[in-house]
Amino acid sequence: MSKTRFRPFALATAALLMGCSLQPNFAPRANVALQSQSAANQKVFEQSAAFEPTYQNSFISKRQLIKTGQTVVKVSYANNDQVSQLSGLGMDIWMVTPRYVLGEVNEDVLARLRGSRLAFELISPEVGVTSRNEFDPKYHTYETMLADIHAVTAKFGNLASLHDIGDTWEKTQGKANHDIWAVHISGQGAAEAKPGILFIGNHHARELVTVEIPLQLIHLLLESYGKDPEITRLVDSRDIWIVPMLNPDGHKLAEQGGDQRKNTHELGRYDGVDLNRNYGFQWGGGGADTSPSGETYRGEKAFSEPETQAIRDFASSHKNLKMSMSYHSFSNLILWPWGYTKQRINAPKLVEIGNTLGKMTGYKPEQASDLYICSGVSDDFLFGSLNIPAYTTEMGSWGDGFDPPFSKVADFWNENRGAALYLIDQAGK
Ligand code: 0X9
Ligand code: ZN
Repeated sequence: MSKTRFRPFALATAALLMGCSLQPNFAPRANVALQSQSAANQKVFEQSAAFEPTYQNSFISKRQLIKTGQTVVKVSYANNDQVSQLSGLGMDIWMVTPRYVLGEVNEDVLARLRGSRLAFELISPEVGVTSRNEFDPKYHTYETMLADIHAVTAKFGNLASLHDIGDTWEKTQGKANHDIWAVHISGQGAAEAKPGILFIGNHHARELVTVEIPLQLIHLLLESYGKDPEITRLVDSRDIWIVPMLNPDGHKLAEQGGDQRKNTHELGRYDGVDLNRNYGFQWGGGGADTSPSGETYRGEKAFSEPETQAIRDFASSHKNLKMSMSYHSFSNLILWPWGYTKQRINAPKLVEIGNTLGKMTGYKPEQASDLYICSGVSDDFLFGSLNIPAYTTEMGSWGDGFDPPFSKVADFWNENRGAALYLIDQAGK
């Protein structure tokens, strides 16, 4: 599509012209083996060489197909350098299996892919056709998220408070009234004297569950205080900050079914900066687009975006932060720095904690650059510039995609609850 921004009328017209629902040009074939797997087995299976991603076992097969100009592809790769090369080409990488890189390409990136030596096949039923994302109305919108954190911080006023830590790009332009909100939770004693932890959701707008997990965590901590001794101890002894939605401008588009990853910074033919390529540590390196046409566009300069500035300013001024977690979807991974280089991180304790998070969630733990090289990511900045151990969780499977039914949130929360509490504890270790 000419703009990454979602335009409901254009898409609705296209859907109408195409008979509302496109059918793939090959016969559907039920993947019985995959369907019968439990969620845990599915995670392991997707990380095995036997996993064959197809249209049928993907989340797009569960959605209305529509002509967007985007094409879902699987690219065969021989080594990790080729995965990083794809990221640099501007492919919107969704998942890396042992044999394929899965993700979406727009017309420009598809042309670049064709010009590369990499072999690829379509997952989309045809070029330029992919699914329309769905927004299950049970998910929080920006407004209902704000109402929720207003209400819960008011109800538990002795433990929690609500803070506006910055404006979104649209607010700086007078186009919308979206702020970046942080919930602060701490029990007895001076909060700033305690070890701190920062949780961030929704760098990427369409990754809907990544708003819900921070909200679940807020409710768990506040509602269990005084009832559950372990949670009471954590709330009393730690300084906990939770930002459920870093990208409200983008999220508004995702709420309309838009396949929106970046913020909505207007840039001409293509809009949006990838907030997870805009941080100022090693900004400008590999695995980030230099052109706004890419889904991993790094922005004009490091920290060009108000959303990343908000995290920079918040984390720089809270000197007691000792831990952080950024939630993304999907791929069932636990990642840690470095993202920008394959050089091994020299921080054995950080790696040990990452491996424990892997065991607790059932997700695969690895250094982020083992997946593919990316520069300007939040974890590299938090650890590289501020010395705050930083992790990324990628929740969900190939069949879940970015917009699983809300009922799946309970499963993701089951997988991530223990790991979040463990990380709060580790902030003080
Ligand atoms: O690409 C990203 O920003 C993250 N994946 S997502 O699918 N949620 O967009 C992962 C970043 C991890 N860092 C590196 N691979 N270096
Ligand atoms: Zn993401």
